[in-house]
Amino acid sequence: MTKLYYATGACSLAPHIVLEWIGAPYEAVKVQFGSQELLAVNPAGAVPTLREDDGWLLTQAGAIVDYLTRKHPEAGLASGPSLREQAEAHRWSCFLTSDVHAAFWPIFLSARYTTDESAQARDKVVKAGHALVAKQFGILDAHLRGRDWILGPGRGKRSGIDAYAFPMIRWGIKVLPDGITPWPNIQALHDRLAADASVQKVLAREASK
Ligand SMILES: N[C@@H](CCC(=O)N[C@@H](CS)C(=O)NCC(=O)O)C(=O)O
Repeated sequence: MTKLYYATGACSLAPHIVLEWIGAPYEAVKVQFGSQELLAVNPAGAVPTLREDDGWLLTQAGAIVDYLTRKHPEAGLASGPSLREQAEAHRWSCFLTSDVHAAFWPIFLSARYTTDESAQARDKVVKAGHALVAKQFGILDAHLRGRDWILGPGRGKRSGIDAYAFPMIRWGIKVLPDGITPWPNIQALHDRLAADASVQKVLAREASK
């Protein structure tokens, strides 16, 4: 059975939601960052990590979401078939990995971004992270104007890319000074996803012990 190694609320929430949307049997394994169990399948000690029955391993949230949506075309979560539709899905996946996710690092791990150990210096790094996330959320919010989902227009249904955005939107709610209130279209995407029964099921599982 396909196995997903995840940590509560981390970016692994994205493939966790995608697996639930797909509806095929899978196992979700909660792990601690850097634990021996996780290091055995991912030398980075990070989530998400996906393991297939034959022992094949895949890391990187964007790659896992892409793999799962293409493995299960019947779920309708992959991009459309044209070269441009595929390129746009790739574009948004890269945006989420490299621009949005990375913008949160200075907030979550400020000590990695300055050699100054003072609280003031760390606070400045966190503030710089807030500005970085705001820039990226501004781009996503503008893109979402007039759209229900990230991929489209004309597609009219959710994709794996929406699931990929969801954990990052939740981080924004948690750590930004004003949450995501400056970005009404991101708020609407969040609310649309949060209302989904599969998303709620996954959130409840991740929150449980
Ligand atoms: N580029 C990787 C980043 C994975 C990553 O760093 N995940 C975080 C959780 S969101 C993690 O496991 N951090 C623990 C650590 O790096 O020790 C991806 O997109 O999958």
